[in-house]
Amino acid sequence: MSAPHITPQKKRPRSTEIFSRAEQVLVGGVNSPVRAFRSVGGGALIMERGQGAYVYDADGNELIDFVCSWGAMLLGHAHPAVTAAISEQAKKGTSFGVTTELELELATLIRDAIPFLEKIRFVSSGTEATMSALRLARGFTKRDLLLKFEGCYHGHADSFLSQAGSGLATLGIAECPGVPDALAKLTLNAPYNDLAAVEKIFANHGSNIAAVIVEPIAANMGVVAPAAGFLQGLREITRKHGALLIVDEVITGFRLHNGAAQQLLGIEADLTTMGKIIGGGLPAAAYGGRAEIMNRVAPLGPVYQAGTLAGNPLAMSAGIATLQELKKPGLYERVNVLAGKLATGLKQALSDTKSPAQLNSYGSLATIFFTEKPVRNYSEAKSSNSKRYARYFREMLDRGIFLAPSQFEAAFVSAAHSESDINRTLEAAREVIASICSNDD
Ligand code: KE4
Repeated sequence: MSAPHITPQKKRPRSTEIFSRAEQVLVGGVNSPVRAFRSVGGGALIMERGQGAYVYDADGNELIDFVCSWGAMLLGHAHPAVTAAISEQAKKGTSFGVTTELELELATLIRDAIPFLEKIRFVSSGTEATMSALRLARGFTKRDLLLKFEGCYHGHADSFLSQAGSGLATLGIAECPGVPDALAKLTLNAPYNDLAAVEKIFANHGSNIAAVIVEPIAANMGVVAPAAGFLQGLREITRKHGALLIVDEVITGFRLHNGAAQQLLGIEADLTTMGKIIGGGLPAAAYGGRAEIMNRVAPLGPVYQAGTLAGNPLAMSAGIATLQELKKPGLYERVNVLAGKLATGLKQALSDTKSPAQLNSYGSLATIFFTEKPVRNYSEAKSSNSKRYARYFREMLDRGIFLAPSQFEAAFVSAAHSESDINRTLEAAREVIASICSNDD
């Protein structure tokens, strides 16, 4: 994807210099493609530190952070309870490769919040969680096919990379080289929110579909909410055909309330994946579900999955401290009220300027699409004006507001954001939207 030519007003000499050295040794200067800011042009940031709702780049700019490490930092950066838990644990050692009580503690916190997760296995990334859940589903059903949705992203394991969202959408990679055809053929895609397409696929392949995997609120094509009945329809169709339903809550787990999005949406998956928030900013993720299914995983069953740092004591400590904070009364109400204020204010700014744009939001997730049509799936998301999004991103960054450096991601509101942060963001957005929507690009 060619980066749009955007000339940022603000120069960032230290970020530029450090990033150019990073490019000499790190592929593209990054350890995850979206951090290269290629789809928004203007060069990537080097971040130095974070505190609460703010991050500080290498040039000392204070930015209101709506990336939040792609949703992981729901409590904000350097939360005292989390940093204290990590430093306390670090003094006792960082990894033993043997079970610690911390793993039991975090698993119990998760299961108390989400009782249908009878058994849980920790891994170190969302990719490992979804990859393992798929292997388990294939092992449990003795079937091979996977059905996913265009524009959803479930990490970078081979089976999930066709028509995927997030970084692949950002870079315009529809089919990823390196995935053997024989494996790629086992992944089927349907448009998000299109139950008729799912019915058709099951009519043709139902007896060989091991699982359907879905983001309950899509956030990797930008934010797209499930249509009424869509998720319930997936639940019925998978049950009817003996396929497992995997709900990927790596983003939504503990995002919308103290538990899984499924509990708000009235569905219960066979397997659920989680990550980001449950690790409190350290590498921890998990998959879980009914004991009948999970007990097929080694050492109880033959489905193999393992990991040197799985259940890592530091990550568990950060996750425990995070989930304990998230249980505090009023926290989610405050986040959701602030997020609602942001969404309402952005919608107002777009309608005041008569800009052809959609503001898709759900709880503390939001994305602006510069298109006059509603965005309900990936092809509609891709039809939006991503060059205009790039200008929006750049202009907001120059005003101290750090949004996702890609159209196909979400903005995240955290518990650290304040009313004045939201007001400042809306003030900047009104100015930027008015200016970029008055030019043709
Ligand atoms: P990780 O392997 O990146 O921890 O998790 C993969 C994953 C799985 N499922 C969902 C719904 C996800 O959103 C993700 C990862 N999210 C992206 C951002 N949308 C991570 C950011 C990146 O790739 O750098």
